[in-house]
Amino acid sequence: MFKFGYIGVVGNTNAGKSTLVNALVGEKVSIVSPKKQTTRDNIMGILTRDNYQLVFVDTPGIHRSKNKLDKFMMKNVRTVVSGVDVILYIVDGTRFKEEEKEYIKKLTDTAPTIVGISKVDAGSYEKIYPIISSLGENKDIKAIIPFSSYKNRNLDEVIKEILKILPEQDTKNFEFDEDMYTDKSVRFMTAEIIREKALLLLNEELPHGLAINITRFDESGKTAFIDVDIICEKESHKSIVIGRHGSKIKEIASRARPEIEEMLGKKVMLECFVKVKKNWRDVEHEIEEFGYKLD
Ligand SMILES: Nc1nc2c(ncn2[C@@H]2O[C@H](COP(=O)(O)OP(=O)(O)O)[C@@H](O)[C@H]2O)c(=O)[nH]1
Ligand SMILES: [Mg+2]
Repeated sequence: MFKFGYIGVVGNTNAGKSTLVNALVGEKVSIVSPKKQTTRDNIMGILTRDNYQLVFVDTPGIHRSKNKLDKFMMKNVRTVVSGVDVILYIVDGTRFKEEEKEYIKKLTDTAPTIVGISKVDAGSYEKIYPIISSLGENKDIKAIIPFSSYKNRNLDEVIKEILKILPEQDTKNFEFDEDMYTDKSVRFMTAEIIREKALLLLNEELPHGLAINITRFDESGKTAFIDVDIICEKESHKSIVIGRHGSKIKEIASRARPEIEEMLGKKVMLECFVKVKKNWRDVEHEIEEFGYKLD
């Protein structure tokens, strides 16, 4: 018997969704940072075993929309919720808000929903129990699972509960090749790795306005040649991204390069430039140019 299904991973930003998807899939599919709105696009992480294939759809967090990029991100969340076999809602175990229950109610009305409580390594069980009992009032939740991606705690339970929900199939109807772990291209992943390093190395207000535009991606030879524009919204941001004598941008590139080399399995020559595009987050064709599809 075989099982196949799409699992929509939703929840507040910073809840730990991307870290979980990476841990479940065992590959770095989705970038992670302590900053809000790290994940902008829906990204699939694919886990294949002999008798099942699970496609996790990692989404941007739920938040109020401010600009067109925000609207795009929220649309991603809604599309996912209506199109999946299972919803995996992640509650941040270190900061659960009662309002989330209303949102979870909407989800349980839409599709079979499992709730994961993240980061149990960081909080105490005294904190987790009240969350479990409060969530337990909603009898439509299929399972409530405290877990830790960092400590690999209870991740097998998450898989088990998902498999319980998916129907059995006689034939192997896997939609993806068995060695595929994401739907995204290496080019997209390269841009995301660079964006992750920028998020980690730059201070609070900058990251939301950053985009990565790959202008050259040549991996045909022994060494890959990659040129990248880091786009920011203001002239003043540009000098911050560059840093003193170029120190910041050098650090971004030197942290990103080894990860890109590992992904491509070859040496990489990475050149990063910084450009200013005012208010790109409100200009549709520019959002699309940076790889975020608005349809
Ligand atoms: N202590 C702890 N922190 C975590 C865990 N998972 C994620 N985090 C942290 O929570 C923050 C947000 O994680 P991320 O996966 O990007 O959240 P997302 O916005 O829901 O995708 C990051 O700083 C992570 O390092 C975990 O299992 N334990
Ligand atoms: Mg994320």
